[in-house]
Amino acid sequence: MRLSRYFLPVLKETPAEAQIVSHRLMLRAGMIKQASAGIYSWLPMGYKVLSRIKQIVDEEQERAGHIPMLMPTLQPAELWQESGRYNDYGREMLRIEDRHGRDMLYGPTNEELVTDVFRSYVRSYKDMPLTLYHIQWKFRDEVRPRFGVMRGREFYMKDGYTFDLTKEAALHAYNRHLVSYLRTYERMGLQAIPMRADGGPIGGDYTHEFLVLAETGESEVFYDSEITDLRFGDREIDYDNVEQCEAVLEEFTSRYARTDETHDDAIFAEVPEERRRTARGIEVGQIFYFGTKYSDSMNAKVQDPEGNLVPVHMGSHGIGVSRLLGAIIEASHDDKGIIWPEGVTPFHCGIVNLKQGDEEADAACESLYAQLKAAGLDPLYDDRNERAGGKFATMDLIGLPWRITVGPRGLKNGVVEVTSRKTGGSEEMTPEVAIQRIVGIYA
Ligand code: P5A
Repeated sequence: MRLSRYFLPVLKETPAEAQIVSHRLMLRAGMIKQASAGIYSWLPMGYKVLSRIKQIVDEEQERAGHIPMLMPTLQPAELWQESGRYNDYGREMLRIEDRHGRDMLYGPTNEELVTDVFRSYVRSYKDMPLTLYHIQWKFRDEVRPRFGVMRGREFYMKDGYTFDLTKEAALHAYNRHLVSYLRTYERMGLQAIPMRADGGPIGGDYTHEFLVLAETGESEVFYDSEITDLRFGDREIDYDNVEQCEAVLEEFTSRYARTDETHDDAIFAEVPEERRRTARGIEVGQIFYFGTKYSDSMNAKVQDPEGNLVPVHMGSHGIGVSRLLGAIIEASHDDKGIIWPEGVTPFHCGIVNLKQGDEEADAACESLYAQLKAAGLDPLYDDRNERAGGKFATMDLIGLPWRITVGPRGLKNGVVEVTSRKTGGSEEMTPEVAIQRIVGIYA
């Protein structure tokens, strides 16, 4: 993309309404624009990162054997009356009446709708296990929408639903989700710690939230510091292997780590004092096993091998896709702007032309741009007629991990400069080596 032809409305001044750094930087970098409290337009660069995050979530879900689909945002009230949650959900649910006087709602989550899909088609244990998921907008009329995309009213969620014949099988589905989430967050450059939590309006008493530690997080958390040393890394896992998945769950959840809803002072006191930590965290996902809560109330039954009709065991598993943008920025920025991890960056690198209009500099930039694109990368070429300082400030603000700086002086010696946004370190090299270097990073 050439910056002169892109739509990147960066702001010079710091928006007064933004209280936390990720919100400020998303507004300043021209990623989002508020349409109404807690509701945002995703401007091109924000949308690009959102799509990148969605893609990682999709890839990891499919790797775990989960099946993508798409359910609507608007749902009929009847299904929620069946489950009993129509009244329970209270004012957080946005209720709508259509022209026929029919009660509808903008879905805050999809347990009812997916249970209805399941019971309409699945009759036998032979069609299970089954995990269906979608990535779709949700609406929760939060009392206090704030912090930009962190606590929105309209937000993008990946929600997956598992259907199993037995509790044991459903718990394997739970463990499989835990493993796939660890991989997913690490690919985004995040450490998200699974912590025992509370079921809230979704229900069930077996649930973990995934928390990214950050001072601006809305949840208070208590944990054994040893847990922060754990990494999933690039280990291979067979998602059908019950013992393997269980072992990962054990490894990542055996130490004390709880949100304030389930925190227990007496148990916490057993953690050696020097390892006891109290902090704040951003909830980027939550997994639930809730047994037959929805299949009982909504009569979702299948035939077991003995021919008996039994209610299915279910779980639901969510990732806050739009919230993740905020969480990643909270975890990765400096006073100049965002520092995107390579896994989610909107453009792989920036090309800064220090002297637009200079024949040699223009030609070198064009050539770099074309070759990077030919290698399958997505560079952002700042080809505007602006001073170097302004171009650097924009690049630092939008946080691309790598920048190639091209100027007449360097070109006289046959070199360009490659700079890491994270370390600030720069190195001179020929344009060919610069291309190899950047291509190698994303290979
Ligand atoms: C699990 C999937 C559920 O809704 N039903 C389907 C279950 N869980 S949850 O914890 O309530 O939500 C899942 C994740 O969505 C994000 N989230 C939000 N993001 C932005 N703004 C909000 N107002 C908001 N509410 C929830 C969180 O990351 C949460 O973990």
